Amino acid sequence: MLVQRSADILSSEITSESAYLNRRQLMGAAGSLALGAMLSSCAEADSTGKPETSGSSHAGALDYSSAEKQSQSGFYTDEAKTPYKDITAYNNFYEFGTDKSDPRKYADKMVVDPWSITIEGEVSKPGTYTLEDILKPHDLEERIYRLRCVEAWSMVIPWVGLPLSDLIKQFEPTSRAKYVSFETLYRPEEMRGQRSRLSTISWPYTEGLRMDEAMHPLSFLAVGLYGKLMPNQNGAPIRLVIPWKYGFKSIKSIVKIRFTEQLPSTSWNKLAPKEYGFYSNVNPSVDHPRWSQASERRLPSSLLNPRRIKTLPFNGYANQVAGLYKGMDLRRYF
Ligand SMILES: Nc1nc2c(c(=O)[nH]1)N[C@H]1C(S)=C(S)[C@@H](COP(=O)(O)O)O[C@H]1N2
Ligand SMILES: [Mo]
Repeated sequence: MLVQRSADILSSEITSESAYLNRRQLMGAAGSLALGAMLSSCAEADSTGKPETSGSSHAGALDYSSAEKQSQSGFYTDEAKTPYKDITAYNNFYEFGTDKSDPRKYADKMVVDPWSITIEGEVSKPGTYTLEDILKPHDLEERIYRLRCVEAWSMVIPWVGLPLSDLIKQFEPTSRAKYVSFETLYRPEEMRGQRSRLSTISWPYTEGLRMDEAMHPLSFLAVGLYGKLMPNQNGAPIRLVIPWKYGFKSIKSIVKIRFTEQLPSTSWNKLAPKEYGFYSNVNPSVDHPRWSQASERRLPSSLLNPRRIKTLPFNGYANQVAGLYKGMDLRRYF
């Protein structure tokens, strides 16, 4: 309890500093990253400290007629979007603690500017690049995806970012690259979950994909949501979003991308290999050893209004991605 209390004092002491950093980061990013109309139009709203929750002021900047055409691609869904306040208050980001409310409380301590990403392994252009340099050649776009956590809850989130394939092509992986792995920031001074003695994950958090999964048009790197820069608790400044896989594959706050010939080891698989496979495609017919995956709670959900819905194979993206797994036994490769 004493630990809990002193941590609370610490977090209140840093509030003003982190608020300053967030504003600086926001304005700096809107200017130097040229994040485009979608993000820069939101800089003002955000600097007041009042997040704009409806997303309506961004609707004008987006072309929803093309959204309709692209619904075949799975890039959009017309399901009701989960409100901003729920997306940013109910999080899994174990680097900041295991409670759903911990990331929002503590992730402000993470310094996200400056940020760089190391590219290594089977790739023609390895090196450490600033986030600005990495993003410069790309236009940002919006994707509205379902996110299905392995714990059987889900949200609908309007992300802003770029296709993962565009970033991968930029660094020219060699023909030996069969997999790509990702690593989250390791900075225990800023991430209280990484200092915790109770923590079971061996840091840094790592995830991975097969190359053809990574190159799939649905695979996305997000730098924002609801038209605003990514909140720290959602994985600022850049995180993966793989909508047909359980949420833990969508690794946050990425600092390293490595191309490999061998299947990379991944955090949850290492921790509990019987519960979390490498593939982790959303699959209602393969239960987690400790609970059913047949249905999910669509957030915001409550006891009175649980909003329980059926879980769909590949989280509803089977038309787009089932072909990646042709001939594979999905019970064995869960
Ligand atoms: N680095 C890191 N990335 C992570 C996690 C984490 O604990 N650490 N949790 C994962 C899990 S279990 C889920 S469901 C999603 C949650 O993303 P959200 O908080 O933006 O909804 O992030 C994933 N990415
Ligand atoms: Mo999750």
